[in-house]
Amino acid sequence: MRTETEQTIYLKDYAPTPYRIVSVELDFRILEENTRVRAQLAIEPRDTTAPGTSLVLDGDGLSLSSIAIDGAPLALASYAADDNGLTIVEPPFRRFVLETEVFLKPESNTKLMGLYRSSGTWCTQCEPEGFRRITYYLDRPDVLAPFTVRMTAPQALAPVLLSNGNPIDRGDAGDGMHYAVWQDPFPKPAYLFALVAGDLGSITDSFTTVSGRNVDLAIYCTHGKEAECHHAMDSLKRSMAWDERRFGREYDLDVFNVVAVSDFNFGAMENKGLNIFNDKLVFAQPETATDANYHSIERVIAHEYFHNWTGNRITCRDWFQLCLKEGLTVYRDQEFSSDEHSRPVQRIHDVQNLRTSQFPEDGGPLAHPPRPDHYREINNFYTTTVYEKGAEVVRMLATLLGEAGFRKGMDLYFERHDGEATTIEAFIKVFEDASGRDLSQFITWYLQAGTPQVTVSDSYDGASQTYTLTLTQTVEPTPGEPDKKPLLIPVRFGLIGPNGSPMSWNGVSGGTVEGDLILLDKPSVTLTFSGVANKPVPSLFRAFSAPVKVSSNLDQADLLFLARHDSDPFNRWDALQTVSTQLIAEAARGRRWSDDDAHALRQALVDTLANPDLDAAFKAQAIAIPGTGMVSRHIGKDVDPDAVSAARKDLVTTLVGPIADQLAERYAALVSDAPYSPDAAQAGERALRNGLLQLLVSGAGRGDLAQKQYETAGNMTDRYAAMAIAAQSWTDEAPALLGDFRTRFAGDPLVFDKWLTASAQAPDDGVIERMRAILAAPDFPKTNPNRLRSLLGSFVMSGSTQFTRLDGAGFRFVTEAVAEIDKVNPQVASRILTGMRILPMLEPRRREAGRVALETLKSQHTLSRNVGEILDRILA
Ligand code: 0A1
Ligand code: ZN
Repeated sequence: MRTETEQTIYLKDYAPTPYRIVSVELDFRILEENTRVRAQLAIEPRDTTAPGTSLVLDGDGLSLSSIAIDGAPLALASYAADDNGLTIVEPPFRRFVLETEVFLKPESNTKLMGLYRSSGTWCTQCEPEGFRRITYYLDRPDVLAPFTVRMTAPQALAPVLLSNGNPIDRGDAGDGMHYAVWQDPFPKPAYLFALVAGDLGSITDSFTTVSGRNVDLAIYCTHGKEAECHHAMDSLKRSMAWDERRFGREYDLDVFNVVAVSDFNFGAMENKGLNIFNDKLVFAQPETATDANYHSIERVIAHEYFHNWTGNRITCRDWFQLCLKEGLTVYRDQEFSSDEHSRPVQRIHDVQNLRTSQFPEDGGPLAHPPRPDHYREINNFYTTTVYEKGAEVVRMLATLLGEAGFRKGMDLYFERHDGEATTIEAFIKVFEDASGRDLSQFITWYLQAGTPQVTVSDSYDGASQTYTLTLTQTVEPTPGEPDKKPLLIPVRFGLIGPNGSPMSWNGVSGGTVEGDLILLDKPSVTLTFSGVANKPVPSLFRAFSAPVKVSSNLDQADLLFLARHDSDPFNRWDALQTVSTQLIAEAARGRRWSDDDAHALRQALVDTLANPDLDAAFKAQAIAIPGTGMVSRHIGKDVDPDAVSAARKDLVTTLVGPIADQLAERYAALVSDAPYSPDAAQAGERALRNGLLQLLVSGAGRGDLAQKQYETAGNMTDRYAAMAIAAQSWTDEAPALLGDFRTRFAGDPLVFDKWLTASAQAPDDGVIERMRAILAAPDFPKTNPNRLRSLLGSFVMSGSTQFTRLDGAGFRFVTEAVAEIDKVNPQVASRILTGMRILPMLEPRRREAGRVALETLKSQHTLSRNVGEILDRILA
């Protein structure tokens, strides 16, 4: 069957609109049955526009009930409206006001784009192309206008009426109705528009900006949830202060509102002055939220707040430039988290996320550059490449320019582009102008897909005391990009001497070295260091200075030496990960480790655990054995996930067996009866304790410990960890723990999500049948994105060996579910389908089973553009 449309949009076709929208007045009349939207758009032609040029406005599924220009109704012949928009054939060749009226049915909007209802609350989502589902408009990010919004609604159903900007009026409208008027003085693109009308509770606070202005803060939520919003409020105030300190950015309106809703396609949205959040990223209390939840809430509150400058005050010219706002804002939220907590632990966390989600995207059929140059469905480009790789590219810029140089460039960016919709080229230019540096090679990071592979070899000549280091870069072809250009790769490094201390050198030749930074700017660079007293071990890509894969001639002994001695905590962690990954990968290919290798790794883990200079959060990361998915990707092709999973289990058992008692003692010693706090110290201890539990359950059969922890846990972090660990190892106790968890928290949808996630990760052969039953249950909320993602998203993304089953049952289950979900919510469906990108790296029989499932999906259903595009790219 056909997909909706296969039209491709190209960056090269960008052209400004022939008409500008000068100002916008919206009038919403919200009733149970429908919502009437009247728009008054002041519009004028640009200087370059020829008289007679049609005005083409976007619209999606709207039906026009009246239309007028400057108060006079339009004759039928002078406009045409269809499902995709409204064309005014010969608009006046001067400024005029276009008035339209449409009626919406938010109740039946299951796509959750435009105006919809979530648990009774009217709310909106307009990025990227949702505004056209509310009114006819030039719905693209380079059309900026000030908005005034009037809304009238039943007082009883919607006592709270919110929109962007500052509130300027409110009052009674008779007949049980009331109204509010909001005005946003900052010109903005329509994707930043928002409206909320509902019966909501709230908590309030205030923030005094650096120049002494008062900002009223509020977080709105379902009644009864107010007490769970304080962590979000605290995070907001810290974000506001941090942006002033670190980037000199002050908030610009009198109010800042956050609203938590239960049905949301993404994490949250940075609408000007009115951020709308998925409620899972607002609500937190120790009994129902984990440390990871607390951390995500803080990060996403910060992320959306930071968008006020990087995204809202300066926005994107077109959607190809999405990473202009997203990569930069993720970089800013990562820096915020680093400054607020532990920098190395945050860095490891972010890199782990990059490696488990972005590297597979960049190395598979869905690879695209951070700044793509074509798309069919823009919603499919809210990807980890745009967000997380985009952040890495900004981080490299900061590494190359240094903290002060980077800040100078950012200051110039805000000064030069405030109020504009701009491009990646303009972003790079500010750093060139501020630093005087040529960044023409650097910009390739934005334009080219694929993870570079850097190969390292070294040699030492004792007689001449010279050390030679060769770094070579290659990038494998990605879809549509057969030839790759060499990138400018910053390699932060150090040399470590035999006693574990840093080594110096007298001189270096053969390439550019700036302090502790090697600039790898050619396909290959060979550096010769002179005056090196002993053979060093190189520590490269410190703090993960570039998003690359590294293969080196360092052996296990060198890596474990780094794990003990490197002054860079990231590389200490990374060395341990590399050793485990290599051992598992080799064993999966039939070459099991030697006793000596296992012993040396075990000893390094034991010593790391015992090291008093390392904190608990770091130790938790250091003792974690890479997952099946991670090792499978390291192998890269013809992967048999069952073999990888078996090898991994074997390694964990081998490592843990001889030290199980010692680990159990440490585990027991970490119990604390201090009242729960999400702070870094406590969260770190819990992470370490749960890391030990993971080793003991999967490596020493200690399911009993998981059961006991589950039963005695005083907070959700420990209770969830115990259940999830038991489920992942499918211990004897696991089914009972899952059962208890489900009933204990019945009625709490966000905790139900945790149960769905843990259930989907069970490795036993019954898991698919159980998931089918969960989905088929009459009370399963089939339209809620969080529920669907918790079950199916976890199944496809967590490296489950049931998803990649040899008989294809996992693939069929997913493609059948995607076909159903696509009818309700194409964005959620296509995101789940991206899990199938794994196919090309699997061994032939699994690959074929997956292909058949995809072909069946394609031939038996009419698919949305969202799902159609992902499917075609995976099958290509
Ligand atoms: N700009 C938001 C992301 C976002 C994108 C699409 C959405 O709905 C389809 C919602 C939010 C952010 O970066 O947080
Ligand atoms: Zn964002």
